[in-house]
Amino acid sequence: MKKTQLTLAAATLLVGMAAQAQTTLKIGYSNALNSHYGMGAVAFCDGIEKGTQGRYKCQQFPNNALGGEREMIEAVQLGTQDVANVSTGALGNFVPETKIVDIPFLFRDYDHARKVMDGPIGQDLLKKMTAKGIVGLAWTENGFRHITNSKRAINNADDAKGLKLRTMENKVHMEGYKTFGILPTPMAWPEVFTALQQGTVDGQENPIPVILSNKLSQVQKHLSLTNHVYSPAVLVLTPAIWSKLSDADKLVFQDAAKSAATVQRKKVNDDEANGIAELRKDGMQVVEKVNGESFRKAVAPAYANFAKEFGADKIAAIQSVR
Ligand code: EAX
Repeated sequence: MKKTQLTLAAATLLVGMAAQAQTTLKIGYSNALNSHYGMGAVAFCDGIEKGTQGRYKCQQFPNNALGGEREMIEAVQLGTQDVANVSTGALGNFVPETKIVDIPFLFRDYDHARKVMDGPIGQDLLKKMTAKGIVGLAWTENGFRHITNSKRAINNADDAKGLKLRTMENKVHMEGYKTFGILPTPMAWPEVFTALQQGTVDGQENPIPVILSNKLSQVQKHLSLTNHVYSPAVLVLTPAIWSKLSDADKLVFQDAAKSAATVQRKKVNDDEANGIAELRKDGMQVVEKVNGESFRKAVAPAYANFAKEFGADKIAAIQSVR
């Protein structure tokens, strides 16, 4: 074989090996690239690219490009999508145990929520996902949720009575919010902006970062800082990829997911610090001092059902984390 042929063969082999060694993961989420979800996703992808010397990279699919959160979780189970950064809204339909974290007024504040999710209780919930064909890498964050609507200011639970509010496809939310007297209308996120624009629903509830990132001020007049539930988010990976990773690469993926959580949580806090002024500037009327006690009192009777569903001891264990 002539020298040139050998060189050519060697070069082809090398290119082949390099090409084989590189895997591009599809990562999807429900908000913009510069939102808390997008920043978390980019931090995760930077982490795996660096940690695997470029053997794993990502292609970003922001703004529901790969579907709503339920569809993305299904796609991760099937392996047609590699990674998703999703709220727990639809997750409970796949991993029922996770619905406990969706109970209204369960978490006192961000410090409490993050301690629970990063501690034994939250880590145990991540492990519960494995049996359902979902690899939970780390809890990221959506944030504390607030009510927006086009009808009236909400100062207390009575003001919310009769409003037709879009909710996530989440039975715990729907049961809890019914005690506020609202008419819960479950709907996938990609349909919500149009539904608000057309008046199919009066309002919705989401954290400030979501309200900001999706420019809901264009279709919602009123924002009330109800803080009525903490909304975790989670980075989930398809088992099809996880099972092929070396132990070292598994650690890289987990560390990258943890750093994504740090970045995402900081963005949530930054959006909360600056977002209210921005939303006011965009024309929203904001009730900052909502009578939270009136909402807590309204939801209290539902806790008996939540205790039946999840165990009063499990609820108490979360409440007692300091
Ligand atoms: O970006 O469906 C929802 O309300 C979720 O909060 C979603 O993450 C919105």
